[in-house]
Amino acid sequence: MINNFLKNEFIIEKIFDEKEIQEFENTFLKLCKMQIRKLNLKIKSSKIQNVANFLGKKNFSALNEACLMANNSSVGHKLASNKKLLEISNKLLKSNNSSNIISGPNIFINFSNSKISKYTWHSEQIWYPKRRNFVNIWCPIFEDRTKKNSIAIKLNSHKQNWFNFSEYQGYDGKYNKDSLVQYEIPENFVKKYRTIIPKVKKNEGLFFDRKIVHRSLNIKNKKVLFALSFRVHDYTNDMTLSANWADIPYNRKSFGIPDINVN
Ligand SMILES: O=C(O)CCC(=O)C(=O)O
Ligand SMILES: [Fe+2]
Repeated sequence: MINNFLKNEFIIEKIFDEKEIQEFENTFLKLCKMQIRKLNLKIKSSKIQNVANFLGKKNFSALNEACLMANNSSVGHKLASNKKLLEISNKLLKSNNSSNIISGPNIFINFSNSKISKYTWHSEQIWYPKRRNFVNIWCPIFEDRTKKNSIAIKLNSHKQNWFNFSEYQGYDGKYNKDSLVQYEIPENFVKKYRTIIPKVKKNEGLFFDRKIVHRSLNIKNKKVLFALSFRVHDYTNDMTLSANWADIPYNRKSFGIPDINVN
């Protein structure tokens, strides 16, 4: 497993029981329906495809809030404390540390034909510049993502550090208030790397290196796709005393001291 990770910079492993994921899906669906009711709207269907499409169109921010609620629900926390998630991550991080820090779950929704909720090429290293030892885990929910519909990964891109990026809000070159903030590595910098789209099943996790360059897909069908992401951090040698995984340098807000004792 570790050898595969070192060679390919990612691995796919089964993590969750079907039941745990189903519980989470049901909770998310309920929270979306709660938002719809609060907005004085009505929908008959209880299919996540219809519910997410409807809520997303009527009030995108309310859908985003439902995601945050689901992340912080009891079943959300249960997923974050899954033993396999920690065990596999510990092996990859070469750390035997039960005090590792888990961030997530975070729900990613991918609407086809839409400029919202999608990331262009980036690496997690850019988002978490103070963090030196963590692994990113991406897990489909509601359905498998095995038909060239997971995420795009640049093979071998983990062999270099990625510190330079273009920062903007939008997607596809356009500003949009519902788009995500991008810390984008321009296409030009990654075109020499081969793109692959791994096959990941529901209940599995795609574990990948913090340096690997990846992006959301822009698929032209009518489906809404859902995934969870987690990050498992070993803070042992990070040059900060902050608990915040997104501790940011350059603005004098990072929590450092002279001669911090790390390797
Ligand atoms: O699911 C997506 O579209 C993007 C996922 C991603 O960037 C991540 O998990 O770090
Ligand atoms: Fe990412």
